[in-house]
Amino acid sequence: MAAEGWIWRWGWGRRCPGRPGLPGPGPGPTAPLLLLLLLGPVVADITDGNSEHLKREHSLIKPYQGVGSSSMPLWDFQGSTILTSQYVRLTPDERSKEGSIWNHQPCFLKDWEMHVHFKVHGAGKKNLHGDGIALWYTRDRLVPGPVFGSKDNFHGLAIFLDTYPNDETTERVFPYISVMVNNGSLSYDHSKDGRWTELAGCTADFRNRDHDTFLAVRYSRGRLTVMTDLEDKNEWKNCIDITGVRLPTGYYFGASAGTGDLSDNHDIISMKLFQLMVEHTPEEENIDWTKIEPSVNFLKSPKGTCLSGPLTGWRVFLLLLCALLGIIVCAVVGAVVFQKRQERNKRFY
Ligand SMILES: *[C@@H]1O[C@H](CO)[C@@H](O)[C@H](O)[C@H]1NC(C)=O
Ligand SMILES: [Ca+2]
Repeated sequence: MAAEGWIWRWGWGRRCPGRPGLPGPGPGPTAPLLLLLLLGPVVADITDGNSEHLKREHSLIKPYQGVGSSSMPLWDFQGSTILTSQYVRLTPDERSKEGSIWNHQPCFLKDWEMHVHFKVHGAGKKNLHGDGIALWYTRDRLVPGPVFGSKDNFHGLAIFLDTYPNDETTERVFPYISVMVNNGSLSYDHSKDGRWTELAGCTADFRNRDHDTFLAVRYSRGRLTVMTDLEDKNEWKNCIDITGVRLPTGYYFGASAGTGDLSDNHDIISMKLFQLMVEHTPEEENIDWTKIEPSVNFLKSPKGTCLSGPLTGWRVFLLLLCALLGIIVCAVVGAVVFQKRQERNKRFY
């Protein structure tokens, strides 16, 4: 395979409009990556460009046929959502609106990638606009609520494109993209911009851009990746990349948005779902993926206290390393002090 092909496969690559999906899994931890680079073509579970498939039944593409139609709906919408020939507007730039659009069919793919072409724009000046868009992969659909126009205590995955800092004390720069996984037990705290429940996030300047703005979500083998293309460079930029995420199959894709005292137009131009061809072990194949409880097997620790949180192997190792270093430093300092004292003693007596 040509070197260029490798870059294409392993980097985020260019977002090529005519080409389905992103090439292969994203960049991994460096060591396995190098190993895989060496092993290259013999590794069976790497997807190549041709083995990713657009799934029409889970995609929202212009012209929006089958949206909201009664006979064979692919997508249903609710609330302030309106459909034009060019976009689906979840909310207009007006106060106290909420709207959503939901895929009609549950998704039974184990590995997928969703590309969302969206536009958030309005008359509001900096920090006088809100609230943002949420992208969903959840058990329930079409239920309005306080979380960007959709229900709280949801089951599944949410990606928040939050344009307004409700938490005035935050040092964060908005708009801000974050992800949350919920088994129904967690509540999204709007006043804190979901700070306590977010798994990861990044600042992303997507509002009032003159050009097209895109976001991609990839879920494969427990790894959740969010990428953005906001600079009109036709290039994916990494925003979120976490592992240990468990999501069932059989949930619904959706998008919702809400406005409050502040508002914006929240538009979805397209949502394209690609199946990623990834091999799973027989044990993985044998479990009932619809029964998986949404969960994440790591807990992000609050900023500044990097050693709090659950004691995973890595943390234990770090703690032991710190302890060992501490002991060594103490021993060296002790030895030096002892020696100095001895010398002084020798001089005095
Ligand atoms: C749901 O998640 C919470 C914490 O995130 C956990 O304590 C609880 O056990 C989970 N419930 C189920 C049914 O898995
Ligand atoms: Ca907010």
